[in-house]
This record gives sequence, structure tokens and C-alpha cells, in this order.
Amino acid sequence: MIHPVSILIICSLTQDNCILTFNPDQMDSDHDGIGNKCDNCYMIRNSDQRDSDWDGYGDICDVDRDGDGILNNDDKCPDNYDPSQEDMDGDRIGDACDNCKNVRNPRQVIASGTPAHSSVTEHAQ
Ligand SMILES: [Ca+2]
Ligand SMILES: [Ca+2]
Ligand SMILES: [Ca+2]
Ligand SMILES: [Ca+2]
Repeated sequence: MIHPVSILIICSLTQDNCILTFNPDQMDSDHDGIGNKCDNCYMIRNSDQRDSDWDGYGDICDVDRDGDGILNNDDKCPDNYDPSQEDMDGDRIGDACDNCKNVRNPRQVIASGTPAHSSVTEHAQ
């Protein structure tokens, strides 16, 4: 026979929103199912806990997602580690993530009219 206390422990473990961290209050401010104590972005919902650069801050609230030292707003490739920020064609899309490094195409549409990421045709400037 299983002792009632054992059942209680098993139930509380399966419902624990921070399995590896002691958090008896189970506080979850953003209601994403991950407790504040172990949530890598506890004020913004991110149940996937994606953290591309493994710095402990979830992508959704990380001011430098790729961890290259350039803040997202200034980063020419915010999702590619690219500390040099080289941009041969000067279109503000860094070489590390530019689909056409030698032709200015800030919307990343290939100049021939073949869409790379959208159906909008973009002309080289
Ligand atoms: Ca949370
Ligand atoms: Ca991060
Ligand atoms: Ca960056
Ligand atoms: Ca470029």
C-alpha cells in the first residue's frame, strides 16, 4: 500500500513549476507555467524558455540575443553572433545574415525579383 504522504509528494512534484529550484510559493508572474525562480524571463510569457546565447536571459527579454556584445537595436544581425558588424554593401544588414552581401537589399529581397523571404520585389539602390 502506498503511504498517503508519498502520493502527496508525487502530486506536488508533477505540478511543481520549478522542478530543480526550491520555490514553495510557486510564484509565476507572467503565467507561462514556469515559476519565477527558474523562469529566464519572468515578466514576459515565454513557455519555450528559448535562450539562443545561453546567458540565462530568454530571447524575448534579452537585450543582446546573440551575445556578441551589440545590443539588438544596434545589431545588424541580432540573431547571428557577429561582433565585427561588417556590412560590405552598406544596407544595414550585416554580412553574417545578408542574403546578398554585394547588393544593397535592406528588405532582403533578391534584386532579380526572386523573393528571398517575401513576395515583394526590391530594386538595388
Ligand atoms: Ca513564468
Ligand atoms: Ca540570452
Ligand atoms: Ca547582439
Ligand atoms: Ca549588407
